[in-house]
Amino acid sequence: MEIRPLGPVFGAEVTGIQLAHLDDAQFEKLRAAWVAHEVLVVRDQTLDVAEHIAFGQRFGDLTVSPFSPNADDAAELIVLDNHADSPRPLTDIWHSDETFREQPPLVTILRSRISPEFGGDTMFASMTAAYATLSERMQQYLAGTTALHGFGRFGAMLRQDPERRHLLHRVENELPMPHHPVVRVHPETGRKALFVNPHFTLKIDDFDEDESDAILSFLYRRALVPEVQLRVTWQPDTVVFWDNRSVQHYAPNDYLPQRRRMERVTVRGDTPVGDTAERTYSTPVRGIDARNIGTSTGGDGSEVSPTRHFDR
Ligand SMILES: O=C(O)CCC(=O)C(=O)O
Repeated sequence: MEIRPLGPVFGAEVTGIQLAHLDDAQFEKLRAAWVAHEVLVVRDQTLDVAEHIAFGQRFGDLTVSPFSPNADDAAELIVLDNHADSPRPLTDIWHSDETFREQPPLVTILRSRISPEFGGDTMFASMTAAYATLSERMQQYLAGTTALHGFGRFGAMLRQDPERRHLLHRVENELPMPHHPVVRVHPETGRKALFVNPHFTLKIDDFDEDESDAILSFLYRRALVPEVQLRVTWQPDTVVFWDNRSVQHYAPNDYLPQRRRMERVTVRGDTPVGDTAERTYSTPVRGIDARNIGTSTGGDGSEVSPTRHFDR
């Protein structure tokens, strides 16, 4: 197995393996590389749907999306099949997957089946690196803050669909809106990452809406800095898997009416832990002035609750 960095900050391409046929030692090496590099790209993978699911299960339990189209015979497999006649894709917005869950996904494993001749890349932003670009004063200011997350475009999609509108109430009951730390501490590396995204984050708790909007739009712009980004071009049978605890992604909607078919497996994550505890950080961020390596300045860690109802 060879692991070659794709840039100075994050992302790596792995060669010399088939994901369907890894022994335990190979899987552990691959998993460690995924944590370190945040996004891994593996080309020419022959795995079938059952093997894709089995590979995901090596990371943990799989989730079933309440919104995205699932395969008829495998609920855990999301099928993103976009072409001239399909509804408009909803993934051309920066996000970490499913932060509307109390326990957002650990890893997403996306496999390309049909790739357009041009366009259809996926963009990634290292939110670890984005956090490291903030001044120390701003990092201190954000410590201990939390934000409310909702269903974003998926909620709007259900609300506007007369045949599926009734599902919204059920999903709202099953998935109450969570509050997540604005700065998330990675449980395996101790690195801090910005954990707000323009798809699902509604408001920073305890701030006025106007204040929250200003801070969020400032933080969202940090994912747009080219130095913290990576762009992956797909070929059929490319598999990319990313750490949702530390990266966001965006699928440019630039290829229609060409067809692009992707299959996705998503692994359950843990409850995000915020930047309020004293910690020692071990893993530097490649190529970025990693001011987040050191001891946390902490926050007050107080519990917060929503003061208003937000339309999710
Ligand atoms: O299709 C892609 O490249 C990314 C899909 C995506 O954003 C998602 O599944 O959350």
